[in-house]
Amino acid sequence: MTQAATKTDVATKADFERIPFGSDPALIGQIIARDGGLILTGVLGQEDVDAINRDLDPLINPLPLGNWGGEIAEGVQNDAPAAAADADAEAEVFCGMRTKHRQHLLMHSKILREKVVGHPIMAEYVAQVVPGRTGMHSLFSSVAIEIHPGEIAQDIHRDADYMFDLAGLDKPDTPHYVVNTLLAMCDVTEEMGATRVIPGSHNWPDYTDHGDMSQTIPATMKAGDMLFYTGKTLHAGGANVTADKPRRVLSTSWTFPWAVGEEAWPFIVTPEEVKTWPKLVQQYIGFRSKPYRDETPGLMWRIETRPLEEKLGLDA
Ligand SMILES: O=C(O)CCC(=O)C(=O)O
Ligand SMILES: [Fe+2]
Repeated sequence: MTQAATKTDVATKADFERIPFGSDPALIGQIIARDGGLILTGVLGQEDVDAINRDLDPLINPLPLGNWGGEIAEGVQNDAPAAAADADAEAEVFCGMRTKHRQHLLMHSKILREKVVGHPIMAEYVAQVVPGRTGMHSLFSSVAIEIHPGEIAQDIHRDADYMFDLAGLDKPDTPHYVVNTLLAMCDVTEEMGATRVIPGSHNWPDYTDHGDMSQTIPATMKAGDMLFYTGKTLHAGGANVTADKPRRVLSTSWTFPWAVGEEAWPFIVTPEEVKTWPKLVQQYIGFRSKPYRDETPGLMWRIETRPLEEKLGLDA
């Protein structure tokens, strides 16, 4: 870990490092240690982006605006206790009233599974940030986030905030619990709601300080580029001030190998369905046993002491 950054350092940073996808994982690790985030360019070409969008359009287009935030907003109106209502109102801004979320994305795109999430170098990049052996991390979430015109900016937050908070570890000198990736499914401009990031904020000495918007820079991207950042870096979804340009990104995040993710995969896809998926992806979503140390098959996450992959009839 580099020395704690100061706000003066970050205020002068004009843009992210932009590094081609496939670059040396150690370089990615160095940049993350310094800046907390970077942009991987050319993760997918336009043809693959178009193909994913064709798969996702029928799933995302019919969703109502604020399909997550709206549900929370109903709770806010109905909930009497003030503290709960405050927390719900915060969640409402977080999820957005003009934003669409579609979860369980891995199910819906072979390209996303094979060329992005299941790509071996992605496993190495993840392992540069979150402790754990390469390829053994757990998927935390895989969700499309489409910010529509008129959406306001999110509150500045750290993705790992609540996990740190729950564990009493919302402090600078803790491991990186989460790494997140936002893959652009269109050219993303500042006006469309590019993610606002405070580079270097993962190293701030005071974690109660969430900075302010003037310290952020927008993660503008070409379609197929990816914002890659640690869960300790302050950021926020941006406001979409365009008249007619939705901003679609695909968020895939990973956490510790033994931690439980946000999406309960084994209850929505069957072993039969995932049989042809990359082993890496099977591992991320809980269809393979996990190791304590280096043993294979892993000793954790078993059934009746047998490795899960054996029980489920998946290749060893
Ligand atoms: O949509 C974005 O740009 C960022 C979303 C985000 O930070 C989140 O939902 O945690
Ligand atoms: Fe976030």
